[in-house]
Amino acid sequence: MKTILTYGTFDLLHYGHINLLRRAKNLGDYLIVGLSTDTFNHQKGKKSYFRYDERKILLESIRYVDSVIPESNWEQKIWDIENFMVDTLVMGDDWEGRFDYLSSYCKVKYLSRTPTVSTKKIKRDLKKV
Ligand code: C2G
Repeated sequence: MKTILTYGTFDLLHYGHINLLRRAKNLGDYLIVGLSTDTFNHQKGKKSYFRYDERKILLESIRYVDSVIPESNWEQKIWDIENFMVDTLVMGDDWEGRFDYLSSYCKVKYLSRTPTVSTKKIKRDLKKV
């Protein structure tokens, strides 16, 4: 069984996130999502609209997602990769290169972002309503 791992905040879930999750799942058999906790989001300089538990419910309802774990810090990735025997770490290419250091633990693959949508754009556009 090939386990795929990805991380993110996934706030205001949109089709760009779904595009990423679908392609990530298609690289293997089992997709684990490391979902940024509210506290870690603060460290990332992000304030999500939905709380962690609300974002987790949404992610767990997606057909491509098999398991959701908390992402609490930058350092947990190596432990996660070894603990879950991950075959490939997948991230959008806005992270290109940032996780290459993990390539001694598993494959690292960056997938193209969906250019037409982002959580920031949704928030900006809604302010104009
Ligand atoms: N994404 C995408 N297309 C978009 C928006 C997002 O492909 N239009 C991808 C991002 O590249 C990322 C994933 O969807 O791989 C989740 O995006 P975010 O929730 O913005 O995640 P981020 O804040 O980048 O957190 O340790 C890694 C971080 O937790 C990643």
